[in-house]
Amino acid sequence: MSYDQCNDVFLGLDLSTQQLKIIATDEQLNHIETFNVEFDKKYSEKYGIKKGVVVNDETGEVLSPVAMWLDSLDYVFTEMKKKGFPFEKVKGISGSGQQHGSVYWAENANERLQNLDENHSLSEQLADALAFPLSPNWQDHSTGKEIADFERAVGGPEELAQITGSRAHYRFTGLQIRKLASRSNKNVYRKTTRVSLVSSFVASVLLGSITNIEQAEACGMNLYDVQKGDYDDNLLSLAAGVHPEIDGASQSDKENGIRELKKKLGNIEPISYKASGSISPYFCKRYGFSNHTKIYSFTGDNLATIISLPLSPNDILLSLGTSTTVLLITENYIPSSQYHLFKHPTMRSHYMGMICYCNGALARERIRDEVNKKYGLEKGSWDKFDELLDSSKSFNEELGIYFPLGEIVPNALAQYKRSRLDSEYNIVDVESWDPEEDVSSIVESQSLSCRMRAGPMLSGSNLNNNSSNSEYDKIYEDLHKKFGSIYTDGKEQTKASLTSRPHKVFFVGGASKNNSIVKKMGSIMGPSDGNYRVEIPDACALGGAYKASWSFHCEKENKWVDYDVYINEHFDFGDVESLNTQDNWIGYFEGMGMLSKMEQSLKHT
Ligand code: XUL
Repeated sequence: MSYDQCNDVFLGLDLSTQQLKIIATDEQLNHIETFNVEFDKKYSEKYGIKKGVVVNDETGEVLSPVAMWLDSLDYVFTEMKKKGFPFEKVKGISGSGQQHGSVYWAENANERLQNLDENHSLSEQLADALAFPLSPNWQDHSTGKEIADFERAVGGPEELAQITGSRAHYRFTGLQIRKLASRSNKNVYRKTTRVSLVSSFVASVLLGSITNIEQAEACGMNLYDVQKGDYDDNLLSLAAGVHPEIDGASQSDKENGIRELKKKLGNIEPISYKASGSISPYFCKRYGFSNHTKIYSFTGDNLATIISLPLSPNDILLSLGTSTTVLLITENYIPSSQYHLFKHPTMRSHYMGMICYCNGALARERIRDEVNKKYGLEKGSWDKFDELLDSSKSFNEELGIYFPLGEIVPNALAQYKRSRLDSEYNIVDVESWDPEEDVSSIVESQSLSCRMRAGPMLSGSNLNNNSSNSEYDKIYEDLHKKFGSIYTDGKEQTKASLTSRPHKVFFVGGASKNNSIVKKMGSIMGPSDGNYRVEIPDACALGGAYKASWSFHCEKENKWVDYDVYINEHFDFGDVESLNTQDNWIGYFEGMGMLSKMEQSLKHT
C-alpha cells in the first residue's frame, strides 16, 4: 500500500512504557506503515532508564522521564520526514498512552506550548514547563498508604469500585497525586498548575496547549464518579491531602483544596468525535503537517485496544499473554472490586470491562512441562498437551486451581488445588493426580474463571437469544439445587449473570496461536455468535488511528455514526479467523458451581 493511492492519512500514536509507536492508516482503515522508537535502545544513557523506566526498589517507585517522551516524538517524526512521509496528507491524529501515568505542568506551560520554535527540540523548550520531570508509571508500587486511605474514605474496596469503576490500586492517578500532595513532594504539587494523564499529555503537546483528560481515561484515576459523570469531591479532597477525617483538615481547607485540584485537573472531555483542535504550528513548520490536521482526544492503551477490532456490545477480547486479560464491551455498570470498568472511548452509553489475571501462560507451561517429563518428550513441545486437551470433550467433574504466582482474581496467594465432585456434589480435595488430568483441568478452570467474572457485566446479554427463558430457569434451578447459591468474589451470582452469554469472543496474544487451547476455551465461553482469532501486534496505535478516522468521518457527516457500525463496515475481516469450536456452554454450568466453591477455600493474603 502506498501513499499515492490515498488522499487522507490518519495517524495513531501509542506512548507505552518501552516505546513510542506511530501507525499510518488510510481512509479505509488500511494499515500503511508503522514507525517506532524503543526507549532503551536510544535513551538508556541519556535518561538512565531500563525497560523505559527508572526504578527505586526501596520505595517501590517506578517513574518515566517526561523529556524522553518529548525527544521520542521529535525523533520518530524526524525519521518519518527522512523517509519522505507525506505529512501534508494527515487529516487527523489520535492515540493512546499507558494508563494512569500523570504529568505535572508548571505555571508557564501553556505559554511555552503556544510559542514553540520549530528550530529547537520539544525537550529543550518544554523542560521548564514541567513542575516535575518524571511521570509515575503504572508499575509503581509506592502508594500502599494511599490505597488504605482511599478505601477508608468511602467505606471499602467495593464502595470505591461502585463510585469510580475500580477499587484502589497503587498505580491509579488519584493515589499518586495524594502521595505527592501529602507526603512525597508538596512543593511540586503546589507548583503544578495542570495535571495531564499520559494520553492527554501527548495530545496537549501536539495541540500546543494543555487539553482536557478524556472521559474513558478519567476512570483510571479513582477520582471520577463514573455514573455521575463528574469528579467525586470526597475523593478529590483526599487526593489533595485535605480530607477532614483522614488529614484532619478544616472545612475551608477542604473546600479550597478541592477547588485547587479541580483547576489542576481541568474539565473532563466527554466521549465525542469532536476534535480538540488543530495541530500546533511547531509540527507544521518542522515536519510539514497541514495546519488543518485535527487532533482528536487520546485515550488509554487498553481502551485503544478494544477499538482496534470490530467489537460490538457483549463481545469479549480474551488476551492470552504471560498474563490473561479479559476486555469486554457492556452497557451494564456493574462494578466489582475484582475488575475494572471504564467508560468506552467511542460508544457513549457503553463501558469497557477489564479483568486482569496474573496466572496465564506460565501456569499452563508448567503443566505442559510435567506432562512432557512423564512421557520423556521435548521440553517446550505442546503436542502431548494438545492431544490430551483435544481428547477431553466435556466437563468430567474435576477441576484444579493453578496459581504458581499470587493471583489478582480471586485475590489469593500462590497455591495449587485439585478437587473432584462426589455424587452429592460436594467438593472433595485430591492430594495429587496424574499430570494428564491437569491438562484439561487448568484450561477449564482458567476459562470458567473468565466466564464467571464476565457474567455479571454481561447480564441480560442472552435476552435476544433463541433459547427460551424457561430453559435458563431450569438450568439455574438445577445448578442451585446442586451447589446452593453461587458466590464469586463475595458477591452472589444471579440467574441473569450466570446465564449471560458473550456475543463474540476474540482471542489474541501468544497462546491464541494454540488451536487446542482456544477451541477448549471458546467452547466453555460459549459465545452466541462464534469464536475468532486475530493478530493485533500494534493494537493500541491502530485503535488510535481508527479513532482519528472515525472522528474525521463523523465531523464530515456532521453527525454521530455508531463506532461499532463504522468499524464493522470498514474493517478488513480477512485478518480475522473464525474458529470452528464445539459449543459446550451448557455443559460447563456445573463447572462454574464447582469452581466457585473451590475458590472459597483458597488461601488469601
Ligand atoms: C491498566 C494498566 C496497564 C497499562 C499498560 O490498568 O495499568 O495495562 O495501561 O500500559
